[in-house]
Amino acid sequence: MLYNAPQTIGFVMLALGAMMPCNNVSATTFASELIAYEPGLLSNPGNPAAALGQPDPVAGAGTQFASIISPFSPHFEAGQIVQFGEGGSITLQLANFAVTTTGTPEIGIFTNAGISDTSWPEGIAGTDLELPGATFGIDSAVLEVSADGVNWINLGLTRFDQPSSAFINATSAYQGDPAGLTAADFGLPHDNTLADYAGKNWDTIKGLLGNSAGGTWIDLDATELAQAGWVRLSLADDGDPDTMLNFELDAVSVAANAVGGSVIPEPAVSVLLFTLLGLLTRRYR
Ligand SMILES: [Ca+2]
Ligand SMILES: [Ca+2]
Ligand SMILES: [Ca+2]
Repeated sequence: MLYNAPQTIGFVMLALGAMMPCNNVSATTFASELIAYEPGLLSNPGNPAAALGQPDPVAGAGTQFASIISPFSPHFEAGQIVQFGEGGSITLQLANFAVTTTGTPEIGIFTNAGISDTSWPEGIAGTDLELPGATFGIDSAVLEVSADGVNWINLGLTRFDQPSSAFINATSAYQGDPAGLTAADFGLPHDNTLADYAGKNWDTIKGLLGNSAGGTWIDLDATELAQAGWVRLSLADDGDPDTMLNFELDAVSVAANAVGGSVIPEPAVSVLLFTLLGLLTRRYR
C-alpha cells in the first residue's frame, strides 16, 4: 500500500478529535438530536430540526424585517422554530446531561413567546401582561424529562411564557444589525416572571435579564432524577374541534452550571476507535 504512515496516523488523530466532546467551557449545551416528532393536528408539518442547537440571534435575517431576538421580537420563521398541534409532540436528546443541581434550574426552554409593544418601536410592555393581546406566542405543553431516553418523568402541563433575548446591550429591541453587540447567555437561568416585565420599557427589561438570554427555566429537583438527557414536549387533543392548540419551540439549553457528561454513549466512540485502529493495523501488515 502506498499510504504514508505519519499522514494516516494524523488523519486518525483528527478523526478521533472530532468525535471527542469539546471541553470549551464557554460553549452552551443545547439539544443536539431529534429523537421523534409528531406534528399532530397541523395543516403543515413543522421543521423539527429547528429545535436543535442555539437560536439564531437575528429574526428575519437577510430580509428588510431583520431584527435581533428580543422580548418584543421572537423568531417567527419556519426554519427557526418548530410547531406541533394537538396530539403532537417533539422528543429531543441533549448534547450533555443536565445534572440536577440544588439552587438552580437546569433546563432552559426557548419558544416564540413575545411581548406586544404598546409604543412601537420604543419597546414598552403593557401594564397587564395577562390581558389578551398583551403578549403573543405564549403556549402551554406537557413537559417530560428522562435520564435514559426510555423512562420518563412527567412535569405536567407547563406554561412557557418567558421571551428570549439574544443581546445584552442593544439600544433598540429591533436592531437589525447585531454587529458590535454583546451576546446574551443561553446557558444562564434567570428568575424573572412575566409580570416583572409589565409596564416596563426595553432598557428596564434588559436590566432585569442581565446577561441571561431569557427563556423559561425548568428545575429538575422535584424529578428525583440525578440528571436528564432527554426532553419531550407534547399536546393532548382536547377533543374540541373549535380549539386549535399549538406549540412553537426554538431551542432547549442546559444551564452552564449544571452541564454533565456527553449524552452520546461512550461505547459508540470506543467502537469507532477500535475500527479505525484495526484499519490502520491492517494497512501495515
Ligand atoms: Ca435545581
Ligand atoms: Ca382542539
Ligand atoms: Ca431554533
